[in-house]
Amino acid sequence: EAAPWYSPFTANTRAIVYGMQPRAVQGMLDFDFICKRKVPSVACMVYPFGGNHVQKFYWGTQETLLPVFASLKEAVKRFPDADVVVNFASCRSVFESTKEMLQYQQIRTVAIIAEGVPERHTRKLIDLSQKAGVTLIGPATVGGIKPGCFKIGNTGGMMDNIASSKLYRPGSVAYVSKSGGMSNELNNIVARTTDGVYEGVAIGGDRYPGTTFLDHMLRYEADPGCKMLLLLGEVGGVEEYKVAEAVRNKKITKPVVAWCIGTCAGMFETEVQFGHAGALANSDSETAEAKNAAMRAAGIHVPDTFEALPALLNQVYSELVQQAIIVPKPEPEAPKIPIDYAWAQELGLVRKPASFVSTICDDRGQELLYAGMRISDVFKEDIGIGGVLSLPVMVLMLTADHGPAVSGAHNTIDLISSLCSGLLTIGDRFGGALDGAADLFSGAYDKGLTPREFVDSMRKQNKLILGIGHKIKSRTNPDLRVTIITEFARKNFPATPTLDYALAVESITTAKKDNLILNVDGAIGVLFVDLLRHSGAFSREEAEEYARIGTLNGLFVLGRSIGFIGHYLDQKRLKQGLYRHPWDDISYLNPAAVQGGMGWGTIRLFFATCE
Ligand code: Q5B
Repeated sequence: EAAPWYSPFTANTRAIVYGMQPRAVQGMLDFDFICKRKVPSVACMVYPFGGNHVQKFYWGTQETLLPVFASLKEAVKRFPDADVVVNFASCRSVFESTKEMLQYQQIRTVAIIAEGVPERHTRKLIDLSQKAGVTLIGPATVGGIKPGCFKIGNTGGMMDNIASSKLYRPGSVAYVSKSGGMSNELNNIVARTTDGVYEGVAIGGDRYPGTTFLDHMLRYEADPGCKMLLLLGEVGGVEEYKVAEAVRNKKITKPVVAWCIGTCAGMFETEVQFGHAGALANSDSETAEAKNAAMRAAGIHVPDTFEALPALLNQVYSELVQQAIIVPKPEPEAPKIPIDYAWAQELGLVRKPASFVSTICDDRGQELLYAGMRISDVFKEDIGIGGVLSLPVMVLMLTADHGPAVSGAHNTIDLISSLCSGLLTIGDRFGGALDGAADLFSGAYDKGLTPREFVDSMRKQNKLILGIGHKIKSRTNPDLRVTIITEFARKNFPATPTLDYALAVESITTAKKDNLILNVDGAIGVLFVDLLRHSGAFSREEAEEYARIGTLNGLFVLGRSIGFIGHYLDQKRLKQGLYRHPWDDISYLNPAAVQGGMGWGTIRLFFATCE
């Protein structure tokens, strides 16, 4: 049964999350769980890279699987009940992806999270969404929340915050604000002064929001579950006047409490641009002072200061209780919120016996330790093979090991077969990206592609850039192996154009995500291109052939064989028994555990329809 126009979010709403945002999805599922939803609000994700697959999430303390589709077309076909899209596409791609969303009749609401969307794109999307009758929330927003029903993405912050603002069950007060941060503050204030939030939307801080304050206030007016309205406006724009007008014209008859922030702007000698793109008064009428006065004159409850807002909310709420318009419901028991293991460990709440012991290598800290010695000291003290720091020897030393946690080391348990099985895990995504990276970066450089054009062209082809990205290393936790080898090259190579090019690519990819660094495979790959091309010892054809025939991956395999043998010997020396992976680290997914997500039948069907 279709939800009424004023209620885009219900306890049955199903959404598609566009973009690989596992944290946001987990937050939505955790919210569903504590709201006692029967079916998860996230039906699936859409992510154009990596093909159709499934991703694991928690449903309470159990694990469940959610499908990820490479195209929106397939997602809407597989989930015809999904009518909301939470669009996490970046400001560069959000225009195209939202246009596509607006073509599917089943999609009734789209939330755009991206900041920095060009205004001409937003205005076009507003026009298209209005023609399609779709509610557009954002851009530049965290989204919104409907207690007991649905949460858009990261709205409401962490689960303890959501629980303390009682967002797991509906109250009577519906609000609209621009800012996601201030929405959190409203959740808190409303929970303390009334029976709680009925619904809250942050329309986003841009000058042209997809839907306005008035659009949501009119929905709340029509929604019988909402008894009282709250508006948090801000300096800039004229939308608050439209709400005042609607109150004056009796289009809004429920009591409204409102405040427009930014009254301090008057204390400055020049106009002040606040945090949002739209938060600048272009005329006297756009100041917070003027808008607060106009709202007050229209009969809206406007406090004298923001600090007085909670008391005023409580006063209006109490009057509604006295008139029996609001009948407070008995408070349900506060839900238990499962804590992630990593977080509990950081808080010192849990401990767990280790399933794997290693004494030869530690990759957890800032710098890789070989038997307790920092790798830079290994080089400084010339402890390497013959103390000769040629690049290939450095590579063997650098790649020899990277701790017991990498997939290869885990497999190394009888020497030869263990070594072989460890080596078999090496591939594109682990230790086997050197030749591919050399080929990709040098190819793009030779074609004259700018780093941006290269990144965009890889994205268009739905391909990951080999040599970019790391599971644990990032810009804030740099891989010192890469630092060591690039410093060596800068000091000793005649020229490093491919390295420079790869670092320019890195500055673009890390702007998107902190861990999309030039990794050890990538650094070695591009440095070999520079070495082979500029040392004068090889012809261009030879240089290209060495990468083509797999020489560089061969170096990683050779180096890492040392480490894997080390891990094997370490296990023997420590008299470690046969390794058995701990049960608590395995998701046993049976149909009963796959709560409302996908049963095995669905999973089989999903795989059958994939690719
Ligand atoms: N994204 C390395 O994946 C890893 C992207 C990218 C553009 C990329 C991944 C990758 C290319 C292959 C490569 C060598 C699997 C790695 C090594 C030796 C080692 C290992 C050790 C040792 C990490 C999250 C988001 C998504 C993706 C985007 C990821 N990679 N975009 N180009 N290359 N790299 N392999 O963290 O918008 O959020 O949805 O395959 O170079 O093996 O120590 O462990 O010595 O043993 O799981 O150092 O980068 O990331 O796949 O979840 O992606 O980043 O599109 O975007 P993660 P994902 P979005 S060195």
